[in-house]
Amino acid sequence: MRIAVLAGGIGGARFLLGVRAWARAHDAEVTAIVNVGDDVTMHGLRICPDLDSIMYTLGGGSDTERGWGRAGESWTVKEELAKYGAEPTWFGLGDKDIATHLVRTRQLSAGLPLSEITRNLCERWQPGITLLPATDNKLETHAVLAPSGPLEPSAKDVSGARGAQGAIHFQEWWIRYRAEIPTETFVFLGAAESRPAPGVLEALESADVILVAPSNPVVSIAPILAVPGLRAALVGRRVVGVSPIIGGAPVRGMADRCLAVLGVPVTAEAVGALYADFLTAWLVDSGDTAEIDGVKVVRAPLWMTDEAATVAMVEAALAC
Ligand code: FO1
Repeated sequence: MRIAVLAGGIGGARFLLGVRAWARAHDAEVTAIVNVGDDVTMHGLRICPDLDSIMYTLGGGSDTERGWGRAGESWTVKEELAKYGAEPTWFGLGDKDIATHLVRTRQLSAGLPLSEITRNLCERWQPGITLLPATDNKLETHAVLAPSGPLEPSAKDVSGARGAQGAIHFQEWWIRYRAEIPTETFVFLGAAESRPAPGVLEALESADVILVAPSNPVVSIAPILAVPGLRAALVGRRVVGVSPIIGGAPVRGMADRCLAVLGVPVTAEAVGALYADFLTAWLVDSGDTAEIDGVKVVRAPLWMTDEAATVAMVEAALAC
């Protein structure tokens, strides 16, 4: 049996632990198609937060408390950079994590595509599933700020320039401003010119079932779907999504702030409706309800308290 999973970072990684456990018990193969919209260049290093969160989590090297980066991390380089006044100082670059970015950046400079580099990095981490970036092209999520936003006049986004109305990289929006800045919308720079990474369409076409992880619908799943050809590859297939919203609130992170920017209600139903053109079924938590035309709604416990709970969620999704 083949399972393909559309996934973002922290929530996606936790969900994939359950998918992998189920797959191992049922001799199934898993391919994760991972968001690259969070990717960013910092201090000359190319960083892929969602690919790294999943790789470290499934490879057993992630800091499960923090949700991102490495366990047993130190921050010496970050402190040294700050002493030089090297901006951005607000981005948490861990010493161990930097090794991943150095290897990735060097291979990118040598001309290797991100999908091949991800395979190389996974040689070490052995995640037990196939990790594919949604695209090998540069695709970045930026937040377009409302004209009256309080951004300090001197601040510039991490790429060094502010757009006409003021746009900043998603990482700056998320980390530096904690989503507390008036924002008009999100844009996925490079998406229109991008194409699915090698193996992505094949993984979707050969999958017996496609799962949409309980990741942030606005900044994790939407940038995957923005890659031309990707969304169309889901229509008419067996696609089961898992709500990232339980009881009107995100399980983790700031999906509510992201949904608010787009004016989408923070409910399992409203998020499911975003995917209604391709969803076969939508899993909502036992305490929630949803009515989505043409989509089968199934209620199940969605708190990923441990791997067993997540496996039960996966069972429920695969039973749809
Ligand atoms: N998240 C934070 O809240 N603060 C950080 O300083 C931070 C640094 C960071 C470095 C590498 C990396 O792979 C992820 C990092 N994250 C940090 C998490 C990241 O911003 C988010 O996990 C995703 O991009 C949002 O899904």
